[in-house]
Amino acid sequence: MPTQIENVFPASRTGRTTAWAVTAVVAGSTLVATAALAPARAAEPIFEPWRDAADRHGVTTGFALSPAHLGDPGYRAIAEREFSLVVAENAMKWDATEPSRGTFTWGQADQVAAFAESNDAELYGHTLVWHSQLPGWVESISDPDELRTVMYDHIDAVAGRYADQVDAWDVVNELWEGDGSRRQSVFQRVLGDGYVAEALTRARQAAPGADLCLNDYSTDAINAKSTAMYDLVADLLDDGVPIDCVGFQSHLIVGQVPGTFQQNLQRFADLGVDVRITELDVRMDVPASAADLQRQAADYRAVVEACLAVDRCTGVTVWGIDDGHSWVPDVFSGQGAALPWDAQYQAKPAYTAVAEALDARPDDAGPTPSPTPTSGPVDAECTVTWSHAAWGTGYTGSVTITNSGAEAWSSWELTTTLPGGQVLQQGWSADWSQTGSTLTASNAAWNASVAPGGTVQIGYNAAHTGDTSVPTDVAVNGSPCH
Ligand code: 9MR
Repeated sequence: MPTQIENVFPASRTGRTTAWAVTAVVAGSTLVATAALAPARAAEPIFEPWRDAADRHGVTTGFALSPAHLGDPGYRAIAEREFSLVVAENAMKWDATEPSRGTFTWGQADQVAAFAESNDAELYGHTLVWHSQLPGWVESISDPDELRTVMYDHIDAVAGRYADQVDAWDVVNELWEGDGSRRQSVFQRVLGDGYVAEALTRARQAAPGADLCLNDYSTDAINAKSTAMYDLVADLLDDGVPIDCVGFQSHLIVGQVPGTFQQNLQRFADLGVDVRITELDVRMDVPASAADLQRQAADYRAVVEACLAVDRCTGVTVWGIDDGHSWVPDVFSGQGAALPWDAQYQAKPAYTAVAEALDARPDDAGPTPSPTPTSGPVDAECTVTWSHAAWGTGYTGSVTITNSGAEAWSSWELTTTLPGGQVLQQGWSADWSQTGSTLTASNAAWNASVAPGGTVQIGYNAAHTGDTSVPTDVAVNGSPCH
């Protein structure tokens, strides 16, 4: 069987594509080419994907997705590599899904759902009932029966459409004022306190399989607002109203992770609901100082560690990926740099801190402890699938190596010849080097061991001068692959 050469991107063994599975072949531009080089060229060390490390803890790593950015290879690569949960940053909100009464627009929301599915990620629904990004036609309703009907119709349509896909919904978002009183949204004013229970009950009918959450900001500490939420959740549970989870947005300021954060999560968990970190970012004055970036890393670490310490914390979601696509500078003048990757998709210290908190294994760790009965490299019997995307002078290759022999590998080294003009820039999930036209990728510590039938997925970025073909003669441990 010949080496498989594909110009499309294969699903990984888990059914998702990986960081380097950049799907778009983008017309050349310096900006795009630079962006695509991001995941492994970071100043910070590169770790196994967050999502894989998080899996070992039984938690998710999520991000807020704006589907328009998926055409950007740098953005997409990180989205695919790191996250096991996807939430629409804006696409499932009321103004996006039902801009006029009874007229639903699903384009962006469907793109988010499709991305989650193709990436084998959970889909988090945000949000059904919220005072913001609410069309004027809803805002202006003053008749309770009419507003209730409109709210129910909206829940039925949106939660119903994604009933088989959404794992959990923010059913009501931001229902509190800072002092713990009810926010005077149109729903509160016209329907009264009971609208929350009504919305939850309706959402249960529309999406019986989804967990149902209430979500808010500045509820991360034990304070008046979080205590109001706590009391409400306790009452809802007492009353038999469906409520499964509480979301803590965690839009934080650098150096200000509340000291009561974990204790706060725990008290909700002790009520019998899941807790979720739903919109994490940590903003600071910009330009960011090195000291603030380190403090931010400590903050990210603290949040992840708090979640891991609370049994019912299902995971941590960041509100975006990179500082070039963040809501913060639009709202807080002079502030930004709130996310784990910078605007060029370079990993920041916060990326590393999260990886370390998740106990992710570094790609460049030392020799692996001997994991299997084999004592060293054996002659490989291997199959290799080599896929790529190219644009301008940029090139991303993704390689799936399968141990198709009968013996386990305790280490492996892939060698091949790069087509003329291709120059390795960096790679990930292996130790990559180029000598002349010979490209070599040796195992990282955490993927050294490959059982018979097992696969390893690695990737790299290169520059090219026109020849964008993929290598054909590939060997592992000196043995030609098929
Ligand atoms: O990130 C979102 C931004 O693009 C929108 O303009 C904004 C409109 O309100 O909403 C932002 O997301 C918010 C989220 O939906 C709810 N919690 C606060 C988030 C940041 O404002």
